[in-house]
Amino acid sequence: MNDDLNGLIEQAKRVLDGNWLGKSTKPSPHLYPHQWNWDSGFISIGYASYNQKRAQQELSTLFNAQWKNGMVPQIIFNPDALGGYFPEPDFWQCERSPNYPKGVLTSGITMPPVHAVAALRTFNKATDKAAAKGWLREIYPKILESHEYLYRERDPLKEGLIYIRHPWESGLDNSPTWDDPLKAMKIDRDKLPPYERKDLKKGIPASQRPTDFDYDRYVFLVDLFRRLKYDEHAIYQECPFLIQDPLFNGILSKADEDLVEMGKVLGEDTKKIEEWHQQTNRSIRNKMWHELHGAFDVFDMRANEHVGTITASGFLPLLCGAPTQEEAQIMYDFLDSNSFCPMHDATCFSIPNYNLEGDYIDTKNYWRGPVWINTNWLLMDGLRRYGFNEKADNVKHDIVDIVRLWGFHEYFDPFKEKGIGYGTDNFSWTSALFIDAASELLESQ
Ligand code: 2M8
Repeated sequence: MNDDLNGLIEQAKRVLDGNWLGKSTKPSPHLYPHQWNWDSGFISIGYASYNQKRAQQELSTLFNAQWKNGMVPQIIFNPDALGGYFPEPDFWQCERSPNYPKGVLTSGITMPPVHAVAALRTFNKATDKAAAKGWLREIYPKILESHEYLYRERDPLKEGLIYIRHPWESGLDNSPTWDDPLKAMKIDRDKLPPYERKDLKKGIPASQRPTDFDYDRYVFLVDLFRRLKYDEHAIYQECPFLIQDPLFNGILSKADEDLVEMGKVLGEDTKKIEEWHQQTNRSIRNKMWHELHGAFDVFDMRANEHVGTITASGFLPLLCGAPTQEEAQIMYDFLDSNSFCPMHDATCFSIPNYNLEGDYIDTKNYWRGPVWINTNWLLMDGLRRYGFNEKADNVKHDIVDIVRLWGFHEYFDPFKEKGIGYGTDNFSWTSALFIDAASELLESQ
């Protein structure tokens, strides 16, 4: 078993080497040929256990593309790989914004802010603490600025809850949660700018990717942003998709906590960040708790109501300590039920991204049911925070086992009998977080 795991860790490192672009790592060889925001966070967590320099560089390269208003873009385009993805810089036209940074090519939206979590982990794993502290001093103010941007520009009601303005900002592009908000958008197909999907030309079945209906709305939103020159105030007035998401806010609040830790190492005043964390947790608890479902739910700011479609994202606030112990227990009972694959059930892997008994379950379609390693890695920490250690260990073992059995895929079928991973192969965050989980398992033996 140990030889097996050591061999697989070496294989995972080779996947990351293959996706290494010189200063950062692309998510996969063909489907995603550029640098992605939260992918880089997860990738640096993997590097942190064996290559401190790369872990630092991954995050530093990302933050070199930070916008002047503090936003960390969703994609930093690789100029040598243009032409293989949609949408690319010619479509985003971010130079229309006065906040667009010089010398880099980026998209005009952001993603869940995992970077403080990744940076603290990188620092904590460093053996040469003095050198790592030098890097921490450089990255800390940049991450702080990115949180300032979110609280300043994306929290109009000053609740400590950030809205996202595009499904791509959630990281969970075609989650069933977005179905209703996307259907409610009134768009005129004839007025959409012409576009060509590239994701369907990479050998992945269309049934495992978002639909054309989804893409039309993704494109409508990008077109709106560029017409409004990426002005956040104008976007807030006009954007039909404005969502407060428990995954995004749960990650932000956990990242606040980790930023405080980093600040303390550096002797900085962290009072403001502590207040953000407290307020975000309070508001997640007060505004996002869904009594009926027993989990946190997305709040649609346009419809002014909960969306009511619970996915595994609804459990993410375990990570930042938002729920009370009582709420956490209610969530746990739901999470460890047939809906999300209970422990000791030999037929499935935990934790599918969407309720296995839900109306829209599709276990091979992207964010509509498969198991994803990144969200599970975060949920593992959330479970541990509330003392659900056996379940956390079970999630860790499943992360390792699913990769051991089916390889370094992007996402996986939750049912063991299917025996299959989906999407692209040689996927970076699967490899990186496998390295992290498998190394911890080996150390604990
Ligand atoms: C997927 O999203 C991109 C757009 O950002 C796409 O479908 O083209 C998502 O899984 C997202 O979470 C991930 O960061 C990205 C790259 O791995 O791919």
